[in-house]
Amino acid sequence: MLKALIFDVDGTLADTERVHLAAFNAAFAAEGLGWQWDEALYTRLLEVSGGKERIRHYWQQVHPERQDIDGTELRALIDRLHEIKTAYYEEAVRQGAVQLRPGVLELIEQARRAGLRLAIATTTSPVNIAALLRSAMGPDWQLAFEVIEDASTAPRKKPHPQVYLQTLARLNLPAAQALALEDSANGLQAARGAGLLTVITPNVFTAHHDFTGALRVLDSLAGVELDMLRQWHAAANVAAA
Ligand code: XBP
Ligand code: MG
Repeated sequence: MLKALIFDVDGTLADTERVHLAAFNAAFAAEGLGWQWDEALYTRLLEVSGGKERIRHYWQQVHPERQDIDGTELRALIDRLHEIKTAYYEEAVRQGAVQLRPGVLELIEQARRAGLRLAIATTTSPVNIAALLRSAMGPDWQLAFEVIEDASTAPRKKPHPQVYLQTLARLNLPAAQALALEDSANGLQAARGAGLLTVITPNVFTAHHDFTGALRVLDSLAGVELDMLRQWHAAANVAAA
């Protein structure tokens, strides 16, 4: 019995990563770092979930020699870079740089009318969720989502299942009564690690990922009716029983 949908944010609700990429580059320029990530590099860096973790991973690749004594200097610089990046991203989204992917809003509205519970499980920062959904759904967007787990509540990033385990715990539902919607291999592994059936809608940054174990891999949620999700979910649960 499907009782809840759990949405990933970046790449799933909206194709946000080009705007994240531009924001990272704007932050690097603002801080006078000669770093400029292109899409090919960013596609590889996206294998590291979390903007701060992604900057640290890149830094350790590019400047392994720059070891500060106890990591405080590096952590302070990464925190500052990420703060600036988030401000750039938030402003870009506020100016309308990102729209929800096709079918997303329709599915959210169908699910709400049908009394399903909705949640968000993401590794992005809370301000990014608010900026995106305020712009796409209006100021009372939060009423649609009973539970939101994000980088501020689940520090262990995908593919670790923490964000999904915490979402299920707060929904007080067994994984078998929910369905995750994701866009990436990290997201799929995190959701599967929490026992969730998962529908994947890839994008340009994740189309090459391995989606073995997904319930379905779809071009998008366009035309995806709630009853289709219910049927796929029920059939998979019977098969697994
Ligand atoms: C995608 C991520 C995030 C974003 C950047 O999150 O891994 O790190 O790329 O946002 P998800 P931050 O697919 O789980 O929604 O810089 O705020 O991390
Ligand atoms: Mg994602």
